[in-house]
Amino acid sequence: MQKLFISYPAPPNVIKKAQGLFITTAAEKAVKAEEILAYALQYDPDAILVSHQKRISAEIISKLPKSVKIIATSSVGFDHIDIQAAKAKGIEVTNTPDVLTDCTADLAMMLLMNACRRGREYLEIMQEGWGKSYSQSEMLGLKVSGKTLGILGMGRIGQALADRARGFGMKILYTNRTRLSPELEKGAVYFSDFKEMLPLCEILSLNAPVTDETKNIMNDETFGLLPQDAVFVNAARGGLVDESALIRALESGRLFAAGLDVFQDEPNYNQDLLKFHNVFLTPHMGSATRETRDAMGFRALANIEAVLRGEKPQDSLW
Ligand code: 8YV
Repeated sequence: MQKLFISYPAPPNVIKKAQGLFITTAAEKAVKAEEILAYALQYDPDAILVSHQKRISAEIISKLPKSVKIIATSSVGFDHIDIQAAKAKGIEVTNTPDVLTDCTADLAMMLLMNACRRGREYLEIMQEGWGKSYSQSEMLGLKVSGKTLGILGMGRIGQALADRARGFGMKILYTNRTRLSPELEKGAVYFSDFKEMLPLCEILSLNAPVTDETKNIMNDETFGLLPQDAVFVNAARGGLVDESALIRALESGRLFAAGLDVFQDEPNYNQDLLKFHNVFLTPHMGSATRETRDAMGFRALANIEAVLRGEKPQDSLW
């Protein structure tokens, strides 16, 4: 039997399945990238399963033993792994697309709804004892139905968010590296220039990976291009946003509200964001449902099985 190291506390169903397939060692708590290396050097695993929290750098990869044939990440994003270094060393890298699309889009919708409808402030009022009743002109949110939603990144998750927003009668605008086919576009309006789309976005949602091109794509200039009282949603990656610029956009009152699941520095996020009661925050939980975390683990195991059988895995990132 081949050997697998699971480097984070995976769901019990995933560990059970892995144990039936491989000689499995599963970390009980998330381990640091250096500890993954130390483990690998001691036990020579054939495969390593990681989550997105650890940066698997070129240096770590260069030191991995020859036994390692695949690094499978239980995430769709793979900005934490140096793919080129892995490729150079002949180590396959795989991710888990598709299975987390619905839940991540659901969470983006939850952020959007809570930002527009002041979810955090209403909860705070209830927690404080609901000391007074509110007049018809107080504590008003923004109507969600019928709004214009701009989406940066119309991949699987962006499209799933658009489908949900259509249910709310929203008009969809989007920017993407390439324009979608009319069947996938479903009436959404394509902008090749992100900056041209921004002034039209009553709500803006980021659903793109972070790359050299998209890093800090939200900055003072781009926040300034949004209309007054826009709502900003990010369930993709913190690296897409210059957080100081976001704070300035909140301070100046340009943004009505924001919904954030991801941050520049996780889990040590910038606590200045907390002081804005119109910011609804969640701790990077896009894929965090029982069903989806099992599905992600199973998909990663299927990729590992394929590689260890000598086949090309379904989700190869090479
Ligand atoms: C995380 C994600 O992987 O898939 C991604 O890219 O960011 C999430 O699904 C998840 O939170 C596990 O850490």
